[in-house]
Amino acid sequence: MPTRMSEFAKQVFACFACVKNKEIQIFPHARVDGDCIGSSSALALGLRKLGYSARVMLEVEIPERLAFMNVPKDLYQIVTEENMEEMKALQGLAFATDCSEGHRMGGCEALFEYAQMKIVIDHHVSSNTEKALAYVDPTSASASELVYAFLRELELLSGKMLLDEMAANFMMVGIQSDSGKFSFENTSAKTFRVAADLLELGANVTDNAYHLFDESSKGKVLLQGQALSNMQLFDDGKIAITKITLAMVEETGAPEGAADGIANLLRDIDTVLAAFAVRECEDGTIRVNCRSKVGFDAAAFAQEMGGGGHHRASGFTGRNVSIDDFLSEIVSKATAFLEKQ
Ligand SMILES: [Mn+2]
Repeated sequence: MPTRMSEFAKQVFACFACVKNKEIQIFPHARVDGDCIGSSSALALGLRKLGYSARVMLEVEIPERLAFMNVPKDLYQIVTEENMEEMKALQGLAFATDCSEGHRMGGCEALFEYAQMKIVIDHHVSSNTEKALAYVDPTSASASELVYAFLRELELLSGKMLLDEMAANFMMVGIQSDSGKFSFENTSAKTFRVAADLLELGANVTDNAYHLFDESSKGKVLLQGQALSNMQLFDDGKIAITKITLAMVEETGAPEGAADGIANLLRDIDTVLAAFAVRECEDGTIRVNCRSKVGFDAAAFAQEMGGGGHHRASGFTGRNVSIDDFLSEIVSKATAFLEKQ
């Protein structure tokens, strides 16, 4: 695996020969966020400027909460069982951005796995990249920063301008999302340098911040209120946990994704090291968002629970278990985990 971006870009540039008259397909992870949509869409725009046809492959439409990004319709393709064979026939090269493995891609997994040549640009600690040409940097705050550096290297190699205002804003959305408005520990001097360049290219930090972090709705605020008042603290207040049931979502009329910020609200309590928002899903699974402070490695804990993510933000899923049983299991495992730290 190349450790320098310039070397990685050179190797990828050589791979473009195999695209021929087919298309480059770019795969973000399922349950999309600002960084995976931002990095994959900016990469698609850059590769188009390089002369290739490139599209982002998604399992479902871009969710309403990211509609403000205004990703052009022709930049992505919804992959279905019906068009899977057609998409396979079009595929010349596959990129994974903000993830590294097919099983993170939901309904697009089979299409990604079909690729002869896989390229990975990712910043997750849990990346597995044995079968791909990969650039993985877990110290990078976002995949968008890596795509930015990659596109800049491709500009040097091709002699073409690949970044424009739209691509710059997509990557800025990714950076703002994953760095928590430039406030998470992962925010580095490089994050600010990239952001400064994207700002000069026309990215809109203020609008992005409102839509990503502040915009709310009546249903969302009501759901947060219920989740916060049901919160429980354990281990001298070091662990905070709450549940979000389907009944609560229905009662409050909360929209899709309304539960997303709840783990952060719990994490902000001064005594808390690890916070968990435990959410019942329509498909019968239990999704858990974990947010932490120094002293609790959220990535390592999520891996213990069969999930993954970052040191301060991670997730995992419970299957064939009731929400209350899973909640108790998380509390006892997190308590034991804290003892080992
Ligand atoms: Mn990311």
